[in-house]
Amino acid sequence: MQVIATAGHVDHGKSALVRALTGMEPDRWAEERRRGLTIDLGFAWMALPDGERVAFVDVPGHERFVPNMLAGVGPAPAVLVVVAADGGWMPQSAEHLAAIDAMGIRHGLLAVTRCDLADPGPATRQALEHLSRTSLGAVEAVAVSAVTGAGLPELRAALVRLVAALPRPDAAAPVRLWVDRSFSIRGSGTVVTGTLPAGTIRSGQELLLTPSLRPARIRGIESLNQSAASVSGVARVALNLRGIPADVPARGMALVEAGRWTMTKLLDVRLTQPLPPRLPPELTLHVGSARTLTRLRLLGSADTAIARLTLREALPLHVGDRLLLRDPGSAGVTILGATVLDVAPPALVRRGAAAAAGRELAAWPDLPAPADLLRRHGLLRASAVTAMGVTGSLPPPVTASGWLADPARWAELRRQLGELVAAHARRDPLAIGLPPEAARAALRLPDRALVEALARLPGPQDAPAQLGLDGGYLRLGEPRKPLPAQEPAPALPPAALPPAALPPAALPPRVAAAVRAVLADLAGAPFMAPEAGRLRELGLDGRAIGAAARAGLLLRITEQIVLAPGAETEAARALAGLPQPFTAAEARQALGTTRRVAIPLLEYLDRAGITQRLPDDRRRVRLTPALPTLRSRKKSGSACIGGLGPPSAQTRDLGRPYEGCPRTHKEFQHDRCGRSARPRTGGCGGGHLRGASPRAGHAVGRRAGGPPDRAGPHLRGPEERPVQRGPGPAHRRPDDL
Ligand SMILES: Nc1nc2c(ncn2[C@@H]2O[C@H](COP(=O)(O)OP(=O)(O)O)[C@@H](O)[C@H]2O)c(=O)[nH]1
Ligand SMILES: [Mg+2]
Repeated sequence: MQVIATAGHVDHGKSALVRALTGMEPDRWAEERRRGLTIDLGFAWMALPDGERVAFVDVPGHERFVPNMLAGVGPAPAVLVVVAADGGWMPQSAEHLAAIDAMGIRHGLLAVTRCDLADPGPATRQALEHLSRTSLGAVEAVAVSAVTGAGLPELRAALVRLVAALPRPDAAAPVRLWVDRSFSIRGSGTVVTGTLPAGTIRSGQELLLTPSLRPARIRGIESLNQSAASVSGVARVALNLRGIPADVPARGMALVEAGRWTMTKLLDVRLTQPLPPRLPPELTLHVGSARTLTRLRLLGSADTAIARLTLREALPLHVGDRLLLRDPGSAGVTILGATVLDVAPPALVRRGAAAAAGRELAAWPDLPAPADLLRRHGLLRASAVTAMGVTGSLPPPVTASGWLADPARWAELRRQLGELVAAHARRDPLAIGLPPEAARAALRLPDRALVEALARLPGPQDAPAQLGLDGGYLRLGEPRKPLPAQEPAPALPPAALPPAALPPAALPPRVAAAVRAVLADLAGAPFMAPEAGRLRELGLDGRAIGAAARAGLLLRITEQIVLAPGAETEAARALAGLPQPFTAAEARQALGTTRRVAIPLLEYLDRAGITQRLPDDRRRVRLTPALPTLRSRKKSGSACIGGLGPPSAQTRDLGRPYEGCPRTHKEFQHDRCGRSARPRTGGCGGGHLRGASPRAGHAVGRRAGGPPDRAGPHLRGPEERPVQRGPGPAHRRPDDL
C-alpha cells in the first residue's frame, strides 16, 4: 500500500478528484458536505490497475486550515498536487508547495483538474515551472475532469508509475504513528488512525502514547476497513487501543515503540532555506501530525543555517527527521524546512560555544553517523544512540553497561584520570588511593563504570606508572620500566641505598627511612617481625605500613606484623626442610621466631597455598621455592618483587618494583617431582604418571586435599595452577591492579 496526500488551492477540485478516483466520499463531516468545503482531513482508497492499493489523504485547501493540511501531508511519502485549469496558480497552491518543499517530499504528480472548463495548457506549464524548483523536481502532469471523467485512466496509469518509483520502507524500522484522528466505537473503545510510514505494528503489541508515554496495547488493527493481525508501513491504519481512555488521544500525539525514539524539547537542526530577516520570537513547528511552538536560535552566522530549537512540548524525534517551521502570523509567507541533526544537544555554556557548535554541525551530513554524534557528545549510551535514530553500526561499548565513547575523548579522559590519581598521590602519599566516585565527580562522568573502564586501560606509552583499581581505590602502580641496571651491590645494607634508586612515586622520605630501618632489623632475623612499639617508634602507623606494603616494600602479614618482601619464600624453604607434616611449634622453631609471628605467618602461608593445614592442625608444605630459577630471573631483571626473592635481594630493590611478576607463584615448584629445584626424597613417583592418565588427571585435579604423602604437591595435575591469587597486593603485577 501507499499513501498519497492531496495538495492545492481551495475549490480547485481535490476532493472531487479523490471521489472520482475512489468512489468514496473524502469529506467526512456533514458541515463539509453542506458547505462544499473540506475542513479536516479526509480518507479514501482504491486499487490501482496493477493491483497495488493507494490510500488518499485529502487535505483542506483553505488558508485557515493549513495546520490540518500539514498534519495530513506530514507523514505521507508522496503528494498529488491539484491545480484547476480555469484557476491557475493561486496563493494556497504556492503555500502548499512551499510546505511540501520544506518537508522534503520528493515524489508527486500534478493533476490539472476542471479541464472541461478551460484549456489545461497554461495552468500545467505554470504549475510545472513552480514544482520544478522544489524537492518534487520534474513530475508527470495529467489533465483531468472529475465531471466528465476525462484523463482519469491516464491519471491511474501515472499513479501506477509514481507508486512503483516510491522507496520501499523498512518493515523493521522503529514505529511512530502520528495520530490524525481519534474516536471511540461502542463496544470496542478507543480508536486512533494515522499514516504508518515504516515499521510494523502487531496486534497485542504495546506502544507508548506521547507525550505522556502512557502504555497502549493494540487490541485490534484495521487497514482500509479490513482487520489485520499486523500491518507494515506504508499504510493507513486504525488501531483499537486498550488502556487509553477515549478522550485521551488527540491529533499530534504519536504511538511509538519503547526505547526507539527520543522525547525531546531541545534540538539542533539545519535549516533548508536561508532565514528570513525578521522572525517572530516563536515559530510553529510541524512534524507528522504534531505542531508546537518553538524558539529558534541561530548557532553561529546565518550562512551556516544551523539553529537550536527549544520546543514548548516534547516530541518523539530522530536525527534526520524533517520539520517544518512556520510564522503563524504571516500565512504562506514564511515556511522553512529543517533537518534534525541532534535530538539531545549539549548545553551551550562557554562563550563562543554556539558559534563552535554551528561550525561543527555545518560539516555534518543530514543523517549523522554514530561517529559524528560520539565526537560531539564524547560519551553516549548505546541505548541512547538507538533512541536517537542513528543508523549504522555502533562501535563496541567501553563498559558492560553499554557506554560508547569517542576514541579521542576516551584517550583524553584516560590521560586526565592518570593526572588526577597522580596529583592525589602527590598530595597524600600514604593514601590508599583515590575513590572512583571522587574521580567520577572530578571528570564529570555520568557513571562510575566509566572510571573503572578507564582505569583498566593501558594508558599512554610514556606514562610514568601504570594506573589501576586496587581494593576499590584508584592508584598508580609500579613504574612500567625497570630502572637502569646500576644497582647497589647485593651486600649493600638497605639504609645505604642511594636515593636515586627510589622510584618516581616513592614513599615520603620519612616512611622510606622507617621501612629501611625495619628491613635492616629483619636482615639478621627475617621472621622476628618488629614489635608494635618499634613500629610506633619508627612512625610506621597503619597508613604508612599499608602504603609500604602496596609499594611492595614490606610484606604485611597482619595489621601489625610486617616482614621483608619475600619472607614467605624463605619461610617455605625453611618449612620444606622439616619432616612433613609439622606442628606449629616445629615451624616456629625452624623459623626462629615467636608464636606472635609464627601463627599469623602460617595462616598467611595457608591462604597463599604455600602450606596446607591438615585436620590434625599440623601442616605440610604444598609448594617449595625454586631457587636457581629465582636467581636467574632476578638477574635478568624480571624477577618478581611480590615477595618471592630472598629478603636480601628485595632490600636492594627498595621501592623499585619489577616487571613481569606473575600472578601465580611460578617460582614455587612441585615438591619431590623431577622438576623441583631442590628435589627431596622420592622423585616424581606415580604422581605425574597418574596425572598423565585422563581419569587420574581429572580426579587429581579435584582432590588437592588428599593425604599429604600421596596427594601432595607432586600429585597435582601439571596444568593446575598452584595458587590462584597472591596473598596480597605485593604479588600483583602493576597491570593487575
Ligand atoms: N466542472 C468541473 N467541476 C469540478 C471539477 N472538479 C471539481 N469541480 C467542482 O469544483 C468545486 C470545488 O471542488 P472540490 O473538490 O470541493 O475542491 P477542493 O476544495 O479542492 O477539494 C466543486 O463544486 C466541484 O464540483 C471538474 O473537473 N470539472
Ligand atoms: Mg476539498
